[in-house]
Amino acid sequence: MLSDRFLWGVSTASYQIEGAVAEDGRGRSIWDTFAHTEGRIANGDTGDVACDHYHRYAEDVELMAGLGVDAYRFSIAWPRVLPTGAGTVNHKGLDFYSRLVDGLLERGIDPVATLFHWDLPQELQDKGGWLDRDTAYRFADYAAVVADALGDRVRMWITLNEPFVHTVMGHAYGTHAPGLTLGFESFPTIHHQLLGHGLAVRALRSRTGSPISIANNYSPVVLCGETDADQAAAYAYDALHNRLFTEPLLGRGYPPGFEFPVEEGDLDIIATPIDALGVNYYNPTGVRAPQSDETGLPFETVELDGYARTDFGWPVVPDGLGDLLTRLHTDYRLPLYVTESGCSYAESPDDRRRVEYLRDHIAVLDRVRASGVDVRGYFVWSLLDNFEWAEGYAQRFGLVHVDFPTGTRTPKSSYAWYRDHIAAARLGGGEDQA
Ligand code: IFM
Repeated sequence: MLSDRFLWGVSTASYQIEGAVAEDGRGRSIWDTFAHTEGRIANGDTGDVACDHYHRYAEDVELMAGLGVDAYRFSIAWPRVLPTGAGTVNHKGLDFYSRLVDGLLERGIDPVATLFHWDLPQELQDKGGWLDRDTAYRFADYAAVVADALGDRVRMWITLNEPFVHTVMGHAYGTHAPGLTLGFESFPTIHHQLLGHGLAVRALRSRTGSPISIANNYSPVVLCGETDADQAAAYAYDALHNRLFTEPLLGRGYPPGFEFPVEEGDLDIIATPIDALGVNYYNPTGVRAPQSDETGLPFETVELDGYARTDFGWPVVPDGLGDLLTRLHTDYRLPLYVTESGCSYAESPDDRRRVEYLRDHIAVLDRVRASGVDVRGYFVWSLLDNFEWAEGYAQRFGLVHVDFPTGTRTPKSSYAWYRDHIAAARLGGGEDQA
C-alpha cells in the first residue's frame, strides 16, 4: 500500500536516464529515431547511453535511500516491455523493472510508475502513432501486461506524462519526437491519448489496488493586457494548456471550442475515476491577444519580466505553484501530488540557485498545505542530470551531477539540502502527514 504520510520523492523518465537502447530485446522508440536524425538534438546528443541507469540502477537506488525519499517516480519504456508496441512480451525488459521495484521496496521507497513518458514504440508510430485511435487500445494492452507483472508492488500508477507537451512539441511544432509539424491537425493525438488513459485506468483498476493518476503539465496564465481580447486570449490559452487534459477526466467533457474525433462512449471511458492528479509545475505563462494573424492561434504568449531565470530561460515563480495548487484543489477536489518540480542550472557541485529554488517552492507548498489544499506529495525533477530532450545534455536538472562520459554520480549541494529538509520535515511530526 502507498504510504499514507506526505511523500517526498524524486522523478525521472526512461529515455532520459536508462541508456541500453539495444539491450535485452528492447525495441526502438520514436525517441531513438528522432535523436538519431541529424539536426534534431543539441550537439547531436542521443539517449543511447544517457545515465546508464539500466546498468547502474542499484547505485541510483542507494542515492535515493541516502536522500531518505519516500517514493520514486520513474517511467517504464513501452518498447522494453513490448518491442513492437503490441504482441510478444519481452520478459527481460519487464525483469529490469521488477528488479528496480524490488530494490526500491527493500529500501523502503514506494515505486510510482509512469506508463508513458513519450517513448512510443517506433512500430506503432509507423502505423500512425497517437494520430491513430488504435494506439489507445494498444496502450491499454500494454498497461495490462505491466500491471500483471508489477501490480503487486507498484504503489501508485501514472498513466501518461504531460500529454499536452507530447501533442504540442511532438505533433504540432515538431521539436520533440515524432517530429511532426501538424499544427491544429495534431489534435486527434489529444483525444487518443486521453482515450488511452481511460482504457489504461480500467486495465489497471481490474488488476491492482494501487491509486491511479495522470501527470499533467500545468501553467498558471498571467494576463498581459487590459482589453477584452486579451482576456479572451488568456481564457483560450488556459483551456488548452490547463483544462483540456483535466476536465474530461472528471466527466466534465472537453472545454467548448475544441473538435475531436469522439466516438460514442469515449467520454465515459476517459472519465473512468482516478484517485489523484499529478501536477508538473515549472512556470506560469504570460498571454495576450494575438498581435497578428500569423499563427492562427487565438492567443500569443509573452515573456514574463521581472523574474530570475533558470539556465533554460524559464522564469522562477514559486508563488505560481501555490496559485496552481489552490486552483486545482478548488476546481477539481482531487488529491494532488506535485509529480515534477525543479530547475535547470549547470552549476555543480555547489548548486546554490537550485537550493534556493527548492527552498522557495517548498515554502509555498507548505503554505498552501497549511491553508487546507490537499497535496500529498512533492517529487523533485530530477534525481540525476539527464537527457533533456531537444536540449540533449545541455540542461542539467539533477540533484546529482552525472559526468556523462564516465557515468560518475556526484551529489550536489541541493541533494544534501533536500535530504536534510526531508529529515527535518519528518521530525516536525504532524505537519508531515498527507
Ligand atoms: O525533462 C522534462 C520531463 O521529461 C517532463 N517535464 C519537464 C522536464 C523538464 O523539461
